[in-house]
Amino acid sequence: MNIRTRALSAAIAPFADAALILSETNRFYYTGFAASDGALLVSPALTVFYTDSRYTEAAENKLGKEAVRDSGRLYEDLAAVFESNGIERVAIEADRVTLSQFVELQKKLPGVTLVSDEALTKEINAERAVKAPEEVGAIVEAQRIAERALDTVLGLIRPGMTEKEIALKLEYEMLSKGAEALSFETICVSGANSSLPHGVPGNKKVENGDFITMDFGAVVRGYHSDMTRTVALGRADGEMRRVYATVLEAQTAALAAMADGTTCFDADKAARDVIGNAGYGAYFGHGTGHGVGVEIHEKPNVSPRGADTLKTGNVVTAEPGIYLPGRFGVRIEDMALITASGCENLTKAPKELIIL
Ligand SMILES: [Mn+2]
Repeated sequence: MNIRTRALSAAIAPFADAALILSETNRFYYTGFAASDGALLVSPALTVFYTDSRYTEAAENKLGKEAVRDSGRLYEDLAAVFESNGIERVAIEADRVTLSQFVELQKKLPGVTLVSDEALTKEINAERAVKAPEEVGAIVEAQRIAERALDTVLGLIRPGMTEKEIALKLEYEMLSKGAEALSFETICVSGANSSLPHGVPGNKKVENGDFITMDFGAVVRGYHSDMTRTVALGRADGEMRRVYATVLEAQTAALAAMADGTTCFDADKAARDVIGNAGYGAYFGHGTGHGVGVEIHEKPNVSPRGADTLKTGNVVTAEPGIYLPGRFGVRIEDMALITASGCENLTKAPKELIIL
């Protein structure tokens, strides 16, 4: 048992005797061991990691021989463990277990009550949202790789290159500089396409007078980074500069509002008010930010609908944008570590308008 499984087994006590974690992401979070197959049983008395022969040796090295069992006899073994440890209520991940898994669990484990409400999901999300120093370290390392990749690619962009080429160069640079994977499919949109917040890079060539928005990230030790920069190619007209300055002011306001105890609603509002007051409120449709960690999008959700309150140890993005349909868009995104007195910006790349 490690510090995370110990915390989880204590937290579930009011509603369950054990948690059965089936999702790959949460299994990784609680064990530090990445495997496409497996199940993790967490209870105060014991922690068992079930996996198949492809992973057995590596799992035993990581978690100890006594904690690893063969998933070939998962249900028989679970039933025996439940029986001998007096486990009657077993919590499962309501947001991740598939309907067929659920039906199978009910059929194969008739002796226990499956706790399938949101209780376990809420607890896991809350624990994952507060990062330990080594998690922040991995995120920062991933972020530095992304920044160095951007630095290189900004020197390569020329009129006539396609969005796809720029996206591929960012991905190549992140992977060459030590990313173990990409956080998500790189977004590179330009000109009128930049009004699509999550547009797919295509064969459009970048031209002088275009904004180019790049949204990308790297993965290090299972942890993701996320950043967005918008740069102009050749020139930027008055309205482009006005929109850029407004987004930067909104992003700065969101970061200034972020601190332990700030509601996600208020952090979002800080950015939204700046954009609304500048007359662009109708053109900022998405939330201001989201948590980042073993997944690219996790809790807390910094949006008008976000019910959470920011807590010391959260790592969240601040990424307001303005998107003028058919014309252009701007988004600027940093990641910040929430602290007691404010936040520490984990992103070091400059944010003043760059004209290439
Ligand atoms: Mn993001």
